Amino acid sequence: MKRDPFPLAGRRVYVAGHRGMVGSALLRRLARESCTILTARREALDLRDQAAVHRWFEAERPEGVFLAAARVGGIYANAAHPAEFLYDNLAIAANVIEASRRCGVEKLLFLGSSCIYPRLAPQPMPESALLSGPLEPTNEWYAIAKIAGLKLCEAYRRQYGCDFISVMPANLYGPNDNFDLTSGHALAALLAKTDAARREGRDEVEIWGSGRPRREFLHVDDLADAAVFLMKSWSADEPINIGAGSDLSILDLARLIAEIIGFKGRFRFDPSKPDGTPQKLLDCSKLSALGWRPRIGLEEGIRETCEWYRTHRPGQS
Ligand code: GFB
Repeated sequence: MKRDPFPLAGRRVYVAGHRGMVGSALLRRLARESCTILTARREALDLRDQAAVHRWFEAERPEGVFLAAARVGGIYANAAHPAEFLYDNLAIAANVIEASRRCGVEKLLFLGSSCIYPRLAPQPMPESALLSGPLEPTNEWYAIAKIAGLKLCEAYRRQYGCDFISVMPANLYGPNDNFDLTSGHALAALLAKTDAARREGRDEVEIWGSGRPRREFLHVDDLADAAVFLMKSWSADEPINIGAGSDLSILDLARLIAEIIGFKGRFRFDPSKPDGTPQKLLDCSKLSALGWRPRIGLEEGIRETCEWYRTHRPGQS
């Protein structure tokens, strides 16, 4: 079905999850679009509460929605809280998507994740790899909720004609990431650990697992730019990947972080922690063909994130 472009200027645009890493990057990027940005704090609107979500949509009447709200976490948090990762993410997606339909939202963009693809998908992973094999067990709960979300968008397009789209980003990092050593993702946790080791004069940093898994890291400001680009100009039933174009091993990531931070000690591996998927590299040829490219290189992005972390970590004013 051919869809019209969706210019953001003058529109009422709701960013669900505006205090998270992705939502806050969207707010920074949308500041350049002369739209009216709508947000709701978690204390005022629980997105798992269907009636509350419907009331909020009826009162605020958004025309565009970025669905960036989710319960997220790294490999350990996913495996430790399967029920919350499945239930919360299913409820958030179902409530926001259904309220958007009922209130006549013209365009909605749903944020998924590269973990929706099978554990042993061909690399780089094209969008067509979806549901072609078993998922990675350490994050299958989150992945199943994200697959349900993208399928809701597809079903609502088919049955109701809604212009709802889905994007699948690579592993993200940047300002407002979760730097907690237990619940965070690899890049933020390794950055926090390495910075602490340097500050405290310790000569060892722990890497979970073998250090061999490969991941693709995309700066969240690049993701926000791609999401706004796609919201304005792209529409299709199937999801679209957003990546950085290359991956590296977790050990090489740890070495790069150490170099940036100035940590000269050694790494110790903890084999009791899971490796997860051996590799996650997205095939972004669909997005490249539309003319979008990431701008922030990994080294530059980690330097900037490190500066952000040093001024924002607990205990800093
Ligand atoms: O980023 P991460 O937690 O998640 O872990 P996934 C990536 C890799 O880094 C794994 C290793 O092999 C970890 O064992 N790693 C090494 C560490 N040291 C650390 C550390 O200190 N902390 C963490 N967290 N990892 C996530 C999914 O998978 O990907 C989410 O769990 C989401 O659902 C996200 O989809 C994009 O990349 O394995």
